[in-house]
Amino acid sequence: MKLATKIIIGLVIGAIVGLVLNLTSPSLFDTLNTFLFTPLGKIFLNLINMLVVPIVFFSITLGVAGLGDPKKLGRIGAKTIFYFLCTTAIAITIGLVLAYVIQPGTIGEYDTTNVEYKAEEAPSVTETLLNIIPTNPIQALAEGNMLQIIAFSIFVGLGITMLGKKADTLLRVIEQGNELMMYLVNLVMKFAPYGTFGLIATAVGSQGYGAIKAMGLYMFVVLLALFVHALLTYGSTIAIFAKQNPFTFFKNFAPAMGVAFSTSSSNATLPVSMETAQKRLGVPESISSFVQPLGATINMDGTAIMQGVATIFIAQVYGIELSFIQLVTVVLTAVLASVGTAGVPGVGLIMLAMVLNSVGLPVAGIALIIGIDRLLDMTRTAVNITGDAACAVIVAETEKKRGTI
Ligand code: DAS
Repeated sequence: MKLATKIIIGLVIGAIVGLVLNLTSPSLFDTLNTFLFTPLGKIFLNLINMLVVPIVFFSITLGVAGLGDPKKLGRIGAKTIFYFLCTTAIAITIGLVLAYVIQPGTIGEYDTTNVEYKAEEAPSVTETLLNIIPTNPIQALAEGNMLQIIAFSIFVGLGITMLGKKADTLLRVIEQGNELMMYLVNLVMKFAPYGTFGLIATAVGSQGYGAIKAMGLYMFVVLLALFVHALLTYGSTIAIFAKQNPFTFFKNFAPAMGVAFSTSSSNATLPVSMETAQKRLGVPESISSFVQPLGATINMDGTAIMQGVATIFIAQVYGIELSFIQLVTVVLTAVLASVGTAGVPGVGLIMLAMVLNSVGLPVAGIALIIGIDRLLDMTRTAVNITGDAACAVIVAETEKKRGTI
């Protein structure tokens, strides 16, 4: 049986088990969660997180060295950033429009009297951009500072290219390191069906049916916007610019989407999403290893959608009318906010506080949606990495057309 099928079976059974236990026997859920679901999920998360930093370093260094031409890196980088910014702006606009049309915040009854939310400090965009160059690359690797690891890897890759024969041995070491990492990804993925089962059972079982029911309309709008964006934006750009069948793209990328859904972390999913893009979508390693790690950090369309819907939802609940200029501010802030934060669980809420602040909406409103955010985080993370893969496929196709790969 294919891995994708096994992962989906793990997800479905985990969701059913979590929901049934939540409805029938919360105490049994707590016991099973402590001794089975959480350990399974934790083991899987740790295994894939263990591979993230080495795989990003080896693959980007190898990818850049493989490009062989700094001008080509510049062209690929420009295409990548352009696609990321455009799709994120489209994503949040879809979220805003659907929330305006469906009005989730005006239909339900929400108690805002004693809600409060302590917003964590989100990194400022300028600070993040200035700090991209690591003063201590070993520290960046040790801390898993993705943007700094990407920058350092690009420099090392460019250096290897410019040194040519003098760096032959080093290049071979990095090639073998990358091979090793890809082998370990395959090994770890054998555990994926059990890990995704545990993660989903915990997430669904601990959410509680009550929370899902109360926020049903808000969740529906976010999920609808995620679906529309993935199908229309990624589907159309894949069909137009990569001349590929979008449905084949989604089917082949399904295993990575399943891992993203269960882990709620673009970073943790990176080893799998890169391996899937290279092996099942035919994206050359030099493109995949540059576009996807960068995307996992700065490209979060799914998150932007949640922010668009949540902003309108909170404005509606508090009876605040946003002007057109404020809506444009929301779009720009959400696009910029996504640059500085790595793809880890719950980062979308931290960035949402930034977006709400930008238009003077009460940050306390986040307390209304935090209860079901874990379930939405799973879905928007799957969309986040799918956008990265769509970009990698399109960049690869346009480079193939130029005859440069
Ligand atoms: N969990 C984040 C990610 O890994 C997305 C989010 O929090 O919105 O992409």
